[in-house]
Amino acid sequence: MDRTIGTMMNNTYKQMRIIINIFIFLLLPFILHAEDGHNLWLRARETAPVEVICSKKSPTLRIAEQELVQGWQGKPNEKIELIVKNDKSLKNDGFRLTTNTIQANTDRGILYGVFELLRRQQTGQPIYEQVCNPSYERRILNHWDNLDGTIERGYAGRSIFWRKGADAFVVTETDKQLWQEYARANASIGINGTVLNNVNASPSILTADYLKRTKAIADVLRPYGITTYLSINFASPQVIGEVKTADPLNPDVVNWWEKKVKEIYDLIPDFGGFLVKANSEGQPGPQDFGRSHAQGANMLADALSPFGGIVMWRAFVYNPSDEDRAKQAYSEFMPLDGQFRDNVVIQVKNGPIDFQPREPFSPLFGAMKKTAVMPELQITQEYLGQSVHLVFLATMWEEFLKSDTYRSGKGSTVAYCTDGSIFPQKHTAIAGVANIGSDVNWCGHPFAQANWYAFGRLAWNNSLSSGQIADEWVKQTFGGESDNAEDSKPILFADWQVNFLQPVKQMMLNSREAAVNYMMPLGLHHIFAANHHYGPGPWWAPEGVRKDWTPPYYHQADTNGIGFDRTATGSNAASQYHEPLRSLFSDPKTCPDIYLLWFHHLSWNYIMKSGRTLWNEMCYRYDKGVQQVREFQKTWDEVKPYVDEERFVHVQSKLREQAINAQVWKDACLLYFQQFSKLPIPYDIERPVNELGDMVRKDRDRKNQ
Ligand code: GCW
Repeated sequence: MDRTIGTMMNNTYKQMRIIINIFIFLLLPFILHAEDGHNLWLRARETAPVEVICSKKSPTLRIAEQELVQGWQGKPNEKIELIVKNDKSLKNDGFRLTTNTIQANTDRGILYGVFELLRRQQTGQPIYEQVCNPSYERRILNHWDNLDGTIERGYAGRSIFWRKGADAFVVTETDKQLWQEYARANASIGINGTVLNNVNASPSILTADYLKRTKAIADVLRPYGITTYLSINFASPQVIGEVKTADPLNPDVVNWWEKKVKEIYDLIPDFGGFLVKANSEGQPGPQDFGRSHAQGANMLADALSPFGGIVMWRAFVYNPSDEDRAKQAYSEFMPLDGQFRDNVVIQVKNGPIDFQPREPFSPLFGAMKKTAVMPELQITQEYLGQSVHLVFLATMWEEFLKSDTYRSGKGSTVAYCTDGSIFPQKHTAIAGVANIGSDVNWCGHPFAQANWYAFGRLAWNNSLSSGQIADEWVKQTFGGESDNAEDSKPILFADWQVNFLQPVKQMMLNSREAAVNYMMPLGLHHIFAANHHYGPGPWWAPEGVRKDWTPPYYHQADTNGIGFDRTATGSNAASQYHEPLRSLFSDPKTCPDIYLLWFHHLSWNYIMKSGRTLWNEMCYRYDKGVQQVREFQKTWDEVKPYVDEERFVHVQSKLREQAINAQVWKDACLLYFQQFSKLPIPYDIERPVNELGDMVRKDRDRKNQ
């Protein structure tokens, strides 16, 4: 649903404004300066003077005013009025934009309106009277940052919040500066909350020193509208308290949490609440005491409720049992629907397994009708080439959010099932696992910044298209200024648009499908080497390792064929979906190719919709993925005149590594699976250039280092 409504301006005037805005954008000079990427999509620009009028004062409004003054690219000396006033058509932090006013119910809303106005100026989008409401009440980053400063699945340096050593609890001016820059970047895209520590939570986070540091961080983030949350360890009362148990029904435990929550709110009066990973991958939880997830979550929810806090309780649970891992979260949580307090939100990963390059949506979306459910996306590219591969994730998230669950009839998309459009839930939220670290450009790969940006934009408006997001991001990140050292002739916008914006955008939009092709086409999943989740390892299955942590569990390749049978003849995970999906997924003839081997075990000679055999189709897809990356390299080399040297070289070298890796993925998977198919790789595609034995050996040696 597009949440922007209302136009009241007269059409001719509106058109004039559009033309003026686009014209201003076209006139911007392009001067290429070396850039290290630290300024993200908020790079300094040529600006014009503007007069800002605001009758109310607050730290947030002061920031809003400053941003306008520092970033104004509209008509010089224009007057802009910021108005905080109650308006029923505005939801949460929504705002009403006109050419000369920004109106909102909250100071945060004003700040978001300012950033929207500036974004439109920078990207040449029209400004006219409009109401913009956020899709989700809470738009939250999850940092998997450990208290020693390392980051689980982090690929861009160390934590910006935590460090070990003598100065672990010293808050320096440099810390504050970085936290402020982080807060500003988030505010500019509408993110309004952050969980500062890993879901694999150390109980120490709730000790006095860490809470004091949390307060210092929260104080810096607050004026930017960012609410602070913490991940907690369910066994905390036992580990850091004097309590003998962590049983959620034990009065001492309840008392301990109530006191702890009060202590936190004394320090941070607007604290957001807790994120909890319980009884999952070895973490403690209520089941250790024979209690359910609902009993555990509700105990914490009751402690937080007097202060307005919430519990985000993760549904990422699976045991080393015989039940298909893809089914377990649903089996465990569905019977609890209706048992959770209204300040509990169940946080569900987009897919039923684990952030794979492609998964169907988790069947819990839309199924839990009496419980608030929030999507968890992964911005950090754990399974998508980490900080080496250029993979723009907005297309994946768009595919997910627009997936129809059919739970309340046709059109019950995941987006509508979670944003309050279909089910009345007290709180709506969405989370993204951050890809941010201490690297100067925050995210490692210059294009990984686009995924942070895309998460924020989609959390604000879950109906935005990935094309629009890519367009905005490229314009703000690479457009505007250029000073090509070799040739200082100004670059015309029209020229830049055709020769830079369009090809780079297209590369971004194709990049996720390319990664799926060279890693795991046709519904294959989780065939990574060992625990690093980077390169291929379809062979990896050492003795003693949990079966559901090894690739053969997922690909099930044998001489008869390949794929995981999740139909009624197999695990029947397909039955967890609502009709018509259940039937559609269960029949290989109607199952979309993209999910074919997710739901079916099929013979190597199975005839695909393309008319090719399954084996041949797989070969073509792997090969296509490699070719796509080779195309990205050409695209990037060709846009050289339009990018500063520093970022050009950085991306060029990452793409070279990605191309080498894509080739390894193709060779490893095809040569490994060929041992079962015993069929030739079609003769019209490029031959493998790596030996299977070498790849297996390298993988093993690297692990043993
Ligand atoms: O995919 C797995 C990751 C773990 C992560 C876990 C989770 C934080 O490999 O590193 O732990 O998911 O989401 O809890």
